[in-house]
Amino acid sequence: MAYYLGLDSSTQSLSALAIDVEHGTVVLEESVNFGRDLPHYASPHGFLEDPDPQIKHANPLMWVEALDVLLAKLAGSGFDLSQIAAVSGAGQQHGSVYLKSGIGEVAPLSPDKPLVEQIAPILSRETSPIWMDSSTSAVCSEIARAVGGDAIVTQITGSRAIERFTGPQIRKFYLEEPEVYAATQEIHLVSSFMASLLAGKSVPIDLGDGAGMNLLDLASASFSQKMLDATAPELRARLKGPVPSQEQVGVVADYFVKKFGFRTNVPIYAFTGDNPSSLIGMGASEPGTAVVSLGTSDTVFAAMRHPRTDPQGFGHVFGNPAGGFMCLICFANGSLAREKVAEQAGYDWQSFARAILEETAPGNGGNLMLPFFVPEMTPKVLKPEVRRFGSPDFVAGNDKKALARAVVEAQALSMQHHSRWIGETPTRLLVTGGASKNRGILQVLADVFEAEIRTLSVGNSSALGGALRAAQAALACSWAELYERFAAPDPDLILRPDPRARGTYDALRTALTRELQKLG
Ligand code: XUL
Repeated sequence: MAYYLGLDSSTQSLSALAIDVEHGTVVLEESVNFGRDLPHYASPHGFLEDPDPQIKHANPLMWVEALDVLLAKLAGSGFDLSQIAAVSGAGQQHGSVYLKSGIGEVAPLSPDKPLVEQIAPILSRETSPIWMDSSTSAVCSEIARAVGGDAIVTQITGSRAIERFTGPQIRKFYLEEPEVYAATQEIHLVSSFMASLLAGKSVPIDLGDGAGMNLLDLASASFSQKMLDATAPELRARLKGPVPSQEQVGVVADYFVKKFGFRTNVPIYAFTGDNPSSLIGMGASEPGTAVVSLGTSDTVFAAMRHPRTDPQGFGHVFGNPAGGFMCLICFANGSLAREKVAEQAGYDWQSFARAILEETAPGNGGNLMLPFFVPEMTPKVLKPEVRRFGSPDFVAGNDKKALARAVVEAQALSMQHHSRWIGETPTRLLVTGGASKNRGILQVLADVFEAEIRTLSVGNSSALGGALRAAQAALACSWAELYERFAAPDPDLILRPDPRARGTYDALRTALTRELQKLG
């Protein structure tokens, strides 16, 4: 048997998914939840508490330990890891890990000691800023000024200088802790860090995820000296890569062979960002299909027909792991906002869906919410802010049913508003992520976008993307062949816009646009 393994190191969990290409089946899905399974890292939602809501860091050792725990869980469940023929994977984008020396450089990883014990001494920085961090606004302005303005940063990197992107985070670190920066030999993305652990040596960043650093020159697929100079001194020497996403970067290290029973010389293909990986997992690497991913963050993304950038500065261009580019717009108030509303209303997900589908109507009787429970990047809202407009009961926060619909309608309308720059009106949306099984949320998306909604049976499209990328690289087969077997839509979950909802969103859309424009 030859199975292909995909790993996904996301904000709240590390997941594994393996496929059997010959039979077109998913043979394994397992995950470690950081909050539940690794409570000693005090990160119930995948990051450390900080009194400043703009600061969001995680302990990278939590990701290291999760890898050991996940593989032990797989081996312990009787899954034979010697069947794995190739591996690839993905990580939450933009987050960075800082090392004093390369992985396995001082000594090869020893199977006699846990990974954490061997990685802890080589971390130069104890915490990793993650994509939810929005504390670098001043640094972003500085970087943009240094290279000649936002338009130039966007022209080179595909995005203007963005708070959560790795370059601004590195500059802030360099300015605040110059000695620690000087003692840092390597800086990794979460994706290249996880691949490096598995390879037992430091491996390069890929072009897909690397594009989320504000450091890559997209036209030449290499780091831009101009951006590097504006970010921190001698930064190039601290970065590995970039390499094309389909490149083999190593083989599974002896540590994992001896400890968990992998066979020797299993190729590892470059890990990428979770969104580029989902583009593959959703079978959407050809232009024409837009994907909505409903996770900790919500994202809207699509392969690009022609490279273009967002004049408003919220959208991004990343590398498409199948070649070319993809666009992406990210909303920090995704499941965190939905969970907050559900919690405040005392709803479980079923009653949440019922409130939307049966107890309220499209347009929500004019009730509108701005749902910024955490700082938002699209639009830029640095201080959490929730505002309600409409009936007195709703504004007072007492109309539970309307609150459930309001958060989802605001999210869908904001997605639509902020994806206009892509220049295509999708007639079909593929929806993935934890909330993609919730019919209430799906129906609102269908009605707002006036588009057919499809979901896939596999929940974790990013881990599936990793498995598909490993298979495609190892077997040199076509994407179409793999998509046919693994990315077929779930026939039981296709939703169409309700004709009665037609036009009902015009007023809310105008009101929301007005409020969003006031914000930036
Ligand atoms: C994308 C982004 C998020 C993270 C979530 O730009 O910041 O979607 O990748 O893991």
